[in-house]
Amino acid sequence: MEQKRIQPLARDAMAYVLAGGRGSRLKELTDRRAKPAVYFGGKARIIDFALSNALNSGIRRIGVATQYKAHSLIRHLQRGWNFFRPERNESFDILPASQRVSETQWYEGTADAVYQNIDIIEDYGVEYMVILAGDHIYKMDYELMLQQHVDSGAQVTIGCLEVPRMEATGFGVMHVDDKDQIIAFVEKPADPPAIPGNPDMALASMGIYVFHTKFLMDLLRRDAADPTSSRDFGKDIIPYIVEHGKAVAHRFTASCVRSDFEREAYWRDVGTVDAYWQANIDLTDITPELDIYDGSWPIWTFAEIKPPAKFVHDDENRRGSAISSLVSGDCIISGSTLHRSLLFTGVRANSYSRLEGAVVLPNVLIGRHANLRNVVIDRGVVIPEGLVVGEDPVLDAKRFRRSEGGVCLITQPMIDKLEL
Ligand code: ADQ
Ligand code: ADP
Repeated sequence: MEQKRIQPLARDAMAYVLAGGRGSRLKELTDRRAKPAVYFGGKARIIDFALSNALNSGIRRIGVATQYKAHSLIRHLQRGWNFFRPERNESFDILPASQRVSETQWYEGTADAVYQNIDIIEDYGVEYMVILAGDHIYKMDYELMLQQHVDSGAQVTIGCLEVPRMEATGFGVMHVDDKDQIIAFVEKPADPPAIPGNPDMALASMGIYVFHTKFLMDLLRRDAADPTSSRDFGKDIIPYIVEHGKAVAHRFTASCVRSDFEREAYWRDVGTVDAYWQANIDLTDITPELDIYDGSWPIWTFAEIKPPAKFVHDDENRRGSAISSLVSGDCIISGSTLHRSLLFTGVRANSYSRLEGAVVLPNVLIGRHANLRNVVIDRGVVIPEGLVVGEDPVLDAKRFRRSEGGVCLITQPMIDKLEL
């Protein structure tokens, strides 16, 4: 007979968030900040989703391994995530690569980013480790994954989802048996194997793993002693367990989050400018797939105390308005029109300007008569008067970073080079 659990497994778990990767396909957006620090959805940063999932799941110990261009990420974590209290058995550790175990300065791979902090982790004495990536947008209750891990007796439980087979080349791809035990795993295959009976789809790893802590620590020590290993979960650790032990798949579905509002399973990598733009603009839909207004699964973040957004008629009586748009605090929309756009904190849009399909990061100033369509504007950019983007693809591509999907990423150095 199954024993009744007295307290959630999450209270005996540590979430360990890997936040060191660059995310180079986001181009200039990650020139100076790591991908997990990139802004998303009007108020948050990408990493807030994994961290909020951990917190909402009941996890009270969190470690974040940082590496690439981590300054703005660390600043964000210190400002927004510093409410954990040691006297309540809570902890929040920011763990930059710091030559703690090995002589190499950086974390070599994702497994090394855990191994180098093995003493800190063991010190907390938690039973379970939940290894997460800090660069995906989704809501998920890790307690359910922990329960499956314990119930199945797996050595590792891997979050997975079905993706179109042709898109699976960037993932770990697996085959499972009828009990979801993983019987084959291949990291980033050039020709991804399909799900049996479903030739167009593949079962992909989300790069999130649950382990018993002791098992993981033993395995990491073993891996560190192997000179042929690249110290990576996807390349070394997971294939080893699949071959020699028991790895089980945890399927990501709408019921992976205890929410009254979740419509369907939503997970996005937002790894390219097009995917990033689309996922932000999707929030302007009447009923977006990702519900950020769902109070039962809040996305926590650092938010400055700022005055409300303001919409004004300018002195020539031009109406400042926003239709199908999200406008954050401290924005002033003066005689300017927004359509299907998302404005982060502190944006100023001046008279006669028009924005359509615009993702505008904090503290951007939009000059008069600017006409911008399908753009992502980096933080703090000053858009000059009369700038037109989205009408002449050839000119746009010369001036800005124009994506395959026709979205222009605009940064201040690009503006500084313009001859207007
Ligand atoms: P990738 O996403 O390509 O594949 P990786 O580049 O290793 O894997 O990044 C995983 C996470 O770790 C990211 O959040 C990244 O920021 C972070 N990271 C990368 N290198 C790091 C380092 N040295 N130190 C700290 N953090 C680091 C993985 C799996 C695949 C799976 C996909 C799902 O290997 O099997 O399908 O995730 O996205
Ligand atoms: P955020 O991600 O919080 O928006 P910023 O865009 O202001 O941060 O800056 C990202 C990172 O780049 C930070 O580490 C910041 O210190 C650094 N930075 C900002 N401006 C410059 C600059 N002109 N030259 C070099 N580094 C900069």
